Amino acid sequence: MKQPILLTGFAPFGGESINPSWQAVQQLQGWQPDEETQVQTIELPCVFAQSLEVLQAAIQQLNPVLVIAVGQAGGRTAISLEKVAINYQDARIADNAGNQPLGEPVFAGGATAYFSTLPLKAILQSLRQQGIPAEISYSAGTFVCNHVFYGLMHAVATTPKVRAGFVHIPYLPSQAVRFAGSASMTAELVVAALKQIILLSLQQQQDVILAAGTLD
Ligand code: PCA
Repeated sequence: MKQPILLTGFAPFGGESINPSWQAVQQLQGWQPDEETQVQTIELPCVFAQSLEVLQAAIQQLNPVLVIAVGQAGGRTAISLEKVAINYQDARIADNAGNQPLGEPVFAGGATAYFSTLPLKAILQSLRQQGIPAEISYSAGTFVCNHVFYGLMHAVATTPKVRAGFVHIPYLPSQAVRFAGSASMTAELVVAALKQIILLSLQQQQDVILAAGTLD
């Protein structure tokens, strides 16, 4: 039995008919980055609470060594390697079930924030070397993606061997054509990026030292 890597994408939301995260993630079902591990993919509903219930059930069932959740961030120009999950949700739009929490904690009494445990700087360096636009992001927003990211990091906080993190990706070109000047990335490039993110998360124990901060 290979050790599972859990890779999740999201259902479409906000009136879109596709979500690029699931379009890319599902292409990696069964992929074996090395001899010992194999990717298992699931699609999460874009619904507060329910998204985390589905994720937590998959973690319990699979007992993965690595968990990477992926979501759409329309308008972003690069693969966004999320650093911080916050214990706060404030939904600008309703989720797919009509929920719209306004200024509530993800978990009452939980830690204020969690950091990704993926080697983000090493990943950033490697993606750029491969010609894939990438950045480290210091906010995953306050919608369902941050909710899932926070719940994921909370779930694995007591099992330090399990690495976990969140990646936001731009629109697909087919979505971005509606907005003049909006950035996009092909599913092919996103899949190549996700493979690299998985490989480095398995191999790179220590992150590299590199300037990757922002001024604003
Ligand atoms: N993006 C949303 C939720 C689902 C998704 O793909 C977000 O950034 O919160």
